[in-house]
Amino acid sequence: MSAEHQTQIAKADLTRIRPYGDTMDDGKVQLSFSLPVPDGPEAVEAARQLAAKMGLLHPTVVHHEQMGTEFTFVVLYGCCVHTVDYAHIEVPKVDSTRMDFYEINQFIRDRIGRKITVVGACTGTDAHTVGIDAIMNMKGYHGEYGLERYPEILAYNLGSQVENEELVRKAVELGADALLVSQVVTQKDVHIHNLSALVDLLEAEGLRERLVLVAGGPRITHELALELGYDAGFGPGTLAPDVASFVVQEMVRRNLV
Ligand code: B12
Repeated sequence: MSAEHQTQIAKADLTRIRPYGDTMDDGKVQLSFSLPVPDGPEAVEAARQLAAKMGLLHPTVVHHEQMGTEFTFVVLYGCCVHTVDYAHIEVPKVDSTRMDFYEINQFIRDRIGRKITVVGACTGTDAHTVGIDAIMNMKGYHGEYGLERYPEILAYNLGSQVENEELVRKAVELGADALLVSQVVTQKDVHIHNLSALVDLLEAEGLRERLVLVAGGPRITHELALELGYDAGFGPGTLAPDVASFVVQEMVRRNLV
């Protein structure tokens, strides 16, 4: 980054930020979409008019290409006139210190003094197992072992399409300290209904306070998880140590040892 660039960034008014492409505050954004019409001058003009209706100034189509016989893929540039107040944005974040594999196992030995039991599942009708597997599978994901590899964690991955009732039954049978719930499909807010139903069930059974309850998935934020009654929520890019660090620290914080 050039010295001039750094000075520009230092000068940015954080209460009014907007995108930039070439010079600070130029508002430049790139947008791509497909239109259900064949490629040609009319498709390009339609894309330009749509971008203008979205509020972009000076929309310019920089790439257009026929897809099959009936569709056009378009890339365009335009200028965004809006700004946001970055200085006052507050996003709830998971409150824990990230430890590595070795530190987490040592923390469990030192602070909990027994193996902990973690039960995970992708629940409801959701069949997307890759996310929960990434967190739990022995072989791990992105260079990090999954929870099954942790000597101090008894990890049970129940797989996909697990009903909430079945998850709760297993949690009781295994004496779970933490439940990890994966929700990938969000059509018609199915994840909200499903995640909320699990909290209701745990509360009805008097189990909620005895467990660390964690939700995860590509469209799960920590904020959403808190709203739904979970202790934490994890989104894209999560790795096993992120989750395990939170779980063990939360257990100690709530004296669930
Ligand atoms: C693979 C895949 C499938 C496979 C799943 C195979 C399997 N065994 O998992 C199959 C082909 C079965 C499938 C089916 C369907 N799929 Co699909 N699928 C995908 C795809 C391509 C990749 C998902 C994936 O594996 N990501 C990789 C993992 C590693 O990422 P992740 O899930 O985000 O997980 C990470 C984090 O989110 C987090 N995390 C996830 N879970 C948890 C849990 C906890 C506790 C924690 C802490 C963290 C955590 O950690 C993980 C690692 O970092 C996505 C599109 C995409 N590119 O994302 C669509 C996608 C998820 N599918 C989609 C849809 C619609 C479907 C179907 C409904 C299609 C249909 N009409 O039949 C069916 C649904 C079947 C069902 N009953 O659920 C949509 C969902 C749209 C939505 N918002 O609801 C997507 C986004 C595609 C799309 N753009 O439309 N799918």
